[in-house]
Amino acid sequence: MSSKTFSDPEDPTYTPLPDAAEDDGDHEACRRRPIGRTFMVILGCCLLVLFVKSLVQPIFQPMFTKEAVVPMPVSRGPAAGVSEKSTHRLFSAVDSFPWSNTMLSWQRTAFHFQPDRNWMNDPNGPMFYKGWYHFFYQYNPHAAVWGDIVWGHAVSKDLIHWLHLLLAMVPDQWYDINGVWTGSATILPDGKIIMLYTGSTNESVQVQNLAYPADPSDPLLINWVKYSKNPVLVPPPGIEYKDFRDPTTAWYTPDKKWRIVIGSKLNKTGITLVYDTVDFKSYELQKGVLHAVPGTGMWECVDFYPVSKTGKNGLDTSFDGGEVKHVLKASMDDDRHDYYALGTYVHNTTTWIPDDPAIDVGYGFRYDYGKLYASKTFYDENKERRVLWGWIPESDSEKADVKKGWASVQSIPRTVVLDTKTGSNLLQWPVEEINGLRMGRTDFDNVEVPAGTVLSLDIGETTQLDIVAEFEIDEKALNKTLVGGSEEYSCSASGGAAQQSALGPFGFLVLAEECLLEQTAVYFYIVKGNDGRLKTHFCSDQSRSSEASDVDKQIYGSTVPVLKGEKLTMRILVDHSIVESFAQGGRTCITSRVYPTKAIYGANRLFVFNNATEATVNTSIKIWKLSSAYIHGFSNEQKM
Ligand code: DQQ
Repeated sequence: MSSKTFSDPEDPTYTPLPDAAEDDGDHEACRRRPIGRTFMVILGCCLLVLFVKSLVQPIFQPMFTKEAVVPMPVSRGPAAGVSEKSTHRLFSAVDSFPWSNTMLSWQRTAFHFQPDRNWMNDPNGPMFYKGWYHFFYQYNPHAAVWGDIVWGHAVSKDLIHWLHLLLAMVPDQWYDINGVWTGSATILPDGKIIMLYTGSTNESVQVQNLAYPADPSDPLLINWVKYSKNPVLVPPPGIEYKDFRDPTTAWYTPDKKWRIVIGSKLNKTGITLVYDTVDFKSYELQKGVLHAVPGTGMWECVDFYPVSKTGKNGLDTSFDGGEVKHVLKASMDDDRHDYYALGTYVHNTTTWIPDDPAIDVGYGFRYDYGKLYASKTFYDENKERRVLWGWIPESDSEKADVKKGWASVQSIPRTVVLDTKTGSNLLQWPVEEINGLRMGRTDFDNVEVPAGTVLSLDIGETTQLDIVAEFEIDEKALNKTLVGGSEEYSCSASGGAAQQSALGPFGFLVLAEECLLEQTAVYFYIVKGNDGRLKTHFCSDQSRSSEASDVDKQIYGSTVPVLKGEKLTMRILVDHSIVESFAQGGRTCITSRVYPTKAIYGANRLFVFNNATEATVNTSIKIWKLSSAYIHGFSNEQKM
């Protein structure tokens, strides 16, 4: 373990943070670097290579310049009754960056779940069964765009290393011929597995279907059988045929029935339809909708589960009694974000009442303020915890996805608990098994980062990292700072990491090119309100993450509660093109997809920065390099 402090302005690693408006690609940081003999030798070599290349150009021309002709499959979401799933509409053809295969290959992640190739979206039916974690997912076996949706299937002993199995379900019946869409698993008390999923029929009607394992004694659950009398549910009167999808895990009611909810909408009001069943084959539609929020549009992938007000463990979906709150989550088709709220579930009236109607589902908390959608939780009886999976889409162009041959990853599975300190939000945290990937650790203890500085953390390549840090801000500056000013600050509407105030921003620059030409900033920004109280924002700024123009460069973030006596803490998982960040133990989470063109392979660095105008911050940082997870096809030798 080593401990290094870089605070000397004469140190070549000490650089000011460039202002977004000033960056001319040749800023102070790089001009200050000694231009010595090494540089002249490299320059000489480059010129020689160019000269030789110009001589042999006619011979190598085809190899150097031939662009693979990539057919562009058309995204079929809207026509099929789900909205657009990828970003090809966002970037015009003229924006197109000349992505090389080397650049695209770097983007593939090392410890996030993804199939070998092609398109993936929502997590489906996660569960723990006979010693294995099962993960199913929406998958297009034919292309790197949404369409032809089947259920992919993988198993794991630890939620990190995965074995890909055969496709679990494909569209082979009239009631799912247009897609085997999202669904959930319920494990009955006798161990029987019930899988309910949405099928898009031959006429694109959304119906609910029942499936179960062909051989329940097979711990890998390789073969699945669809119930002969499917569909078990069709859209009820008054519900549009394309607005009826994504059944939840069922919970057991005091009436000795199983209850599920299904997302829908009535005009612009998002709703949850409730059904009771005893056998999962016939269902009774309940009178009340569990909840409805005007103006939120179609609710996809609804999730509903209890969290304990007192304990640290997760709870089974059927848990009843004791000190619980119920979480209602909906994935909003209109803005493609996952919103949750905490509230009280009343079985008899089939209602759920939000604790605070001002932050109801769709208006308040999001699981993640970056890219994470269509999430689903399950109760892991193995470790008595609730685990959340979320689909992390791409934010580059569809053209690039087709060229690289894959699109989307899944989040690192996260445990979810109620934040018993605030009582008003959830805490999400990477499952503890991720720590098994940690290799050598480097500590930077009590590093002083003066206002307006960027310090290089000299750990070599930084493509696969787990960073855990705490920050303390100079008390004197806190007290001195005048109230008011930028009380209305919001990460997304701000100038990002280059926007200065007395108290921030400060945090990390990850996946940064050494001259900071590319960098993704993850940081805190503190504002003192008119009442003198501090409000802390947690943001991720992608505006400088890539020199390419055909990638999304939004600034993400939200506020994060910091309680009296708490230090500011953050954890960042960096895995090639994905950066997952957690503030204050997971009160606020942000997932970014970033696509650098220069800060790749050995050429990325990590910096800590403080762009405040007044406050010095003190930070202690632990950094682990993470090894890659084993995520491969299953072979017979591995069979249990
Ligand atoms: N994805 C599925 C639907 C769901 C949507 C189709 C959410 O069942 O509503 O792939 O991304």
